Amino acid sequence: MRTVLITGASSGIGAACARTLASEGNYRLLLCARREARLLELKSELLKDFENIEIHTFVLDVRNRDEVFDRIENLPAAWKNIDVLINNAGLSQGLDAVQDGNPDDWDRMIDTNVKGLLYVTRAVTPLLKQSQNAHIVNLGSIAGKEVYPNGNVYCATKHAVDALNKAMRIDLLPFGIKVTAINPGMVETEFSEVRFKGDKDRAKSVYHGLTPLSGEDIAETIAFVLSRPAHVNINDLLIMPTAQANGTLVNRK
Ligand code: NDP
Ligand code: 8X3
Repeated sequence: MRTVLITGASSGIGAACARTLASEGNYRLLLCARREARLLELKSELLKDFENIEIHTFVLDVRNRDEVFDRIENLPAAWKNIDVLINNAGLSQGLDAVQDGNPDDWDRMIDTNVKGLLYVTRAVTPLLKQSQNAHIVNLGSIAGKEVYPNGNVYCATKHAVDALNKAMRIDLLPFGIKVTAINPGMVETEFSEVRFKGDKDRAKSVYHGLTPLSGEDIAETIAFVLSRPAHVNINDLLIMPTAQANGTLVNRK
């Protein structure tokens, strides 16, 4: 049994990871996000679907440094044996040129995608060092490999995740902790609704005329990465919908 901590488990890719790893039968799930009701709903769904699954949920805003360290330090003893950390919590806010951007949006993205990921990693690595089978999976993006019009700050945060992923692999090498970046293109989740602040029509139009990736597609990829033998690490994966060639070029029917 491996214990996996998934941040941002209340929606999209994080929730799909919880479902997929639950179905594998050899993971205990530590699930966190800000929306407690969503976490509890997911927990009861999984408890119904998978007999004997062990799940512990807790509310966490990854932007709150004290909260991150406090919550990890005060996990029940039986949940401190973390083997896998999936740094998934993240968001985009707005899609504006730098000269028109909202600095509050910038703060939210930098605080969540970069600082939040760092806080969680710093809090969890002492526990991962105790594991014989430790792995960190960081959710990057095509936006961490390319920059697209008006993507500026979101792209900068995901470029930072790309750099931190490489840095973690160097720093954690002596401890045998695997580090993998998963960099998706368009995945239909709540991502665009969050980016466009609840504008469902605009969010829907992002995926119009193509088949985007699903959270499950990414979760299955992560499950594969986690299932490699001890001597194999997949460093970095770019995974796109077939209808998307790069950050800007999409084939819509
Ligand atoms: P969703 O909006 O569906 O899910 C985002 C998750 O992050 C939610 O569970 C949300 O939970 C959590 N989250 C956001 N802010 C915080 C916070 N401050 N503290 C804790 N949790 C937080 O989007 P996705 O599933 O698509 O996104 C997951 C990751 O994948 C992100 O890092 C995103 O950048 C990345 N990604 C997404 C792509 C896409 O096209 N969808 C493509 C490439 C990468 P809650 O609101 O309850 O806190
Ligand atoms: C999310 C995918 O293309 O909106 O990271 O940047 S994209």
